[in-house]
Amino acid sequence: MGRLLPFLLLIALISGTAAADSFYLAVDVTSDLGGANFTPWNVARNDSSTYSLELSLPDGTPVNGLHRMDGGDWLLSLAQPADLGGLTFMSNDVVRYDPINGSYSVYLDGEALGIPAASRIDAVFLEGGDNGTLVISFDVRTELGSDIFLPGDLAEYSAGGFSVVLNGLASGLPASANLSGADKHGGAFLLLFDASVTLGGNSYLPGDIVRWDGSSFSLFAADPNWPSGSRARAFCMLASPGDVLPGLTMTKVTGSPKLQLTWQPSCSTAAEDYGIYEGTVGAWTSHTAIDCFDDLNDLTEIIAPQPGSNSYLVVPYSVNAEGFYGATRGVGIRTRGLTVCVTEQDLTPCP
Ligand SMILES: [Ca+2]
Ligand SMILES: [Ca+2]
Ligand SMILES: [Ca+2]
Repeated sequence: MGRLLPFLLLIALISGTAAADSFYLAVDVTSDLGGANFTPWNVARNDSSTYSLELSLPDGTPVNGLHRMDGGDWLLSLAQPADLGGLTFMSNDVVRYDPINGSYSVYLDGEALGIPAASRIDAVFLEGGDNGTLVISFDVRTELGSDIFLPGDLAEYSAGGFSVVLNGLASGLPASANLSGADKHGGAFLLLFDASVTLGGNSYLPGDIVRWDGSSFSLFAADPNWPSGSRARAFCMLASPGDVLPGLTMTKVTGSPKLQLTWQPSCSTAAEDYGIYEGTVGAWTSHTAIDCFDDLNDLTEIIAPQPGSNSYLVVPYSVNAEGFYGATRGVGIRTRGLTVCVTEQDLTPCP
């Protein structure tokens, strides 16, 4: 990853615009994406329509809902029942997959909550980080108690029950529209549909990701070479980059004015690199990016300090966003740098 990031940032600098946000997706039929085939049980990572294999589930496990947790686990729903790790999961369950241990567990038991067996969960995400609120969608009209959820709605699970957090009809979706994937990013909903849809006078294709900010729809991401006949059936954004754990140390390099900074990893597995910021002691909003790449990915860098009394911060980031500033939490959220390594910031709390 250490080499991919500079490449992507270089593209962004050359083009003069921010690189498109990266995300994960799964397709409904085996599809050629950027020259490689992906099956419905593959999770692909999309970096500006360049695709790489991120996760491969057992054959016959078609992904329907997809969410990446900051701690590295995946939340999944399945387009058909499957046996995974000795457990049988139905299409109205949410599965938690730990890719380090290769283990599966029940995150949401659909039957126990009264979700009809015929109602497949077709979108899944957590709002507010790994300890946040689960949000789902169904693929058919679903009655739970006295509540009715349409395929274009998003429902959150809280205190043992579901409530609508995105009302499709009230937001301007056609009654026929089915949300087949969703996430939240920068305060807006990102939505995927299982068929072409016209919203606010604009047409969107099954591979497009549509942004809904509460008042209007806009195109968030589209691959101009998306294969006809394929749908993206699930997608999610990269997890949040988090905050470095306490323990930043500075040592003088022997026989040199340079300093060696060594820091702890981020609380989140989504930190892909780290930015070093230098400021003037006492001027707590003066910090500016002096090095945006942890060469060798070894959580240490040697820097040439400016004259005077300086302070240093290390900020984790992904291609999409920077995380928190500061080596310790509990000191308040520091302001962003005067120059930054990544344009966006994501302050989702650590797991
Ligand atoms: Ca789906
Ligand atoms: Ca749906
Ligand atoms: Ca390094």
